[in-house]
Amino acid sequence: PDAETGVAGALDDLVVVSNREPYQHRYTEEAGVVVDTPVGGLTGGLDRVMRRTDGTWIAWGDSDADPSVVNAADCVRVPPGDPSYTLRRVWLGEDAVREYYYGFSNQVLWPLCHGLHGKAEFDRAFWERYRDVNAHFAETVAEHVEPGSTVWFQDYHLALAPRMVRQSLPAGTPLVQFWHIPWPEADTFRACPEGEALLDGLLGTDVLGFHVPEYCRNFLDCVARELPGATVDRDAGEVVYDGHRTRVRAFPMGVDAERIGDVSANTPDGFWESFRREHGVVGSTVAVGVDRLDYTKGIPERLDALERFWERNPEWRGELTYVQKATESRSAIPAYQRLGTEVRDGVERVNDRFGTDEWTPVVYLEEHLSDADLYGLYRHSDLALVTPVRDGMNLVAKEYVAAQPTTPGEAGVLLLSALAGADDDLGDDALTVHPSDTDGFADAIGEAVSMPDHDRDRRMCRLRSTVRTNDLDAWMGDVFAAVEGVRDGVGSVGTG
Ligand code: GDG
Repeated sequence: PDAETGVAGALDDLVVVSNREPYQHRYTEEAGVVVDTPVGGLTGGLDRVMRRTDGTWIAWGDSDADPSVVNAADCVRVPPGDPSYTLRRVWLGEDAVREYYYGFSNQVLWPLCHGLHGKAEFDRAFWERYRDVNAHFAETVAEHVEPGSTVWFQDYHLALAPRMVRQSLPAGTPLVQFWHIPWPEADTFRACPEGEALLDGLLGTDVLGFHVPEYCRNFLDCVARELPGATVDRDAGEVVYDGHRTRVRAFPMGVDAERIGDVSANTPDGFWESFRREHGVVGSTVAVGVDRLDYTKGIPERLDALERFWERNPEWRGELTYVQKATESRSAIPAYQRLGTEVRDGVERVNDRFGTDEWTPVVYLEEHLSDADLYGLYRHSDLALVTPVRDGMNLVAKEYVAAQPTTPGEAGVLLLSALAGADDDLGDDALTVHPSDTDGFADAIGEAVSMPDHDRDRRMCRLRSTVRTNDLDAWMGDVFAAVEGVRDGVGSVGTG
């Protein structure tokens, strides 16, 4: 069995399929080929799993390496410097990227699944391209699967590929999909004209995973309501459709808590003083937020709450500084451009209103931080504001907990949105925030900054234990245990 996950077999011949590639090769005249790792919740975690396999990761080739060198080949061995698995790139043209990625994936499915269907831009061309790109991925998967392989699709970019590839796989190949974002309620899902086809695609899997039971229930409700011919067993969490059984399961994703704890505990002496000096972080108390610039993350709502807090608690002006680490994301989409402007204007508004020559209330950083700097920032921040308006899980909440010091009296406070999937795991010991309730949110900030040591320690101790127990390996172990169940033939229906 694999030492970390305790699962036998499933890690061999693993074929992971995702939109985003874990390594991007960039070509520059000066430096030649440079390798970047993209920021996001998914690729970092899975890369650590893949390093333990000799598997294949199939992803959109978003690299622009010099075509004359090996890095632009269909297949490269990664990670660079310590190759342990194969990255197989699927090349997509500009139109495909625009319509499949920026279009159907991020202007239809993303808002729809986050319950924001008013933001969805339905467009027939987006849908048709999404179908074509899914077919392209399915063909590529078929080329790489051998008897004994396990195929693991990731996320909302690839809802149709499981059904498309099913026919071409050797009998008994387990097909798994993990959906990293929420699944909406049936009333919201109905807004999507292609809903039936999406459900049909996903029911090509043997195991369909979501972060929390609520998303599983919503999915089963949608199937029961929208898909004629499907039999839904809510108690067992199963659907039988077209002679095939799909198990629908919650696997709450965790983080590599041990590594984050180690890295954060080993930041060099003087790290925090120089970070504060470099970025102008002043005051006795620091709050942190780390987000992609995405309208689901609730950044404008957070700035409103901080403004309300400083308005009502003038004694905290000059004392509490908020560090917002923001990462540009999907900026080809107008809604993301508008959000970027709204956030930058909001930061300026708050800083103009309360800032002084000595103190900047909101320190806004868009530069990429190394893991060591990010985990050091978490460790030294007295509170974390993780307050999305909707989020599948939110790994930042768990990373913040994993990075906290264990010394009594030094624990930070997690403020967590009731609308993040992470609330299921962490809600009992975090301070719960409803991000659009500005007054309640400002009160929670007040409670956090004045929370007695013993209360902070007690909450953080329990949070730490949860995050360490339900870590990334535990998540993998749960997913692969479900795969083993399929491989053993438990749950198959006829020849499905
Ligand atoms: C999707 C779902 C779900 C950010 N800035 C830097 C940096 N990051 C890293 C964080 C964290 C990741 O990016 C963001 O993860 P999230 O979970 O918050 O969010 P999404 O990207 O929206 O991910 C989400 C996730 O998938 C997994 O299923 O939790 O709900 O939306 O890991 O640390 N990392 C570094 N420097 C930065 O500047 N090193």
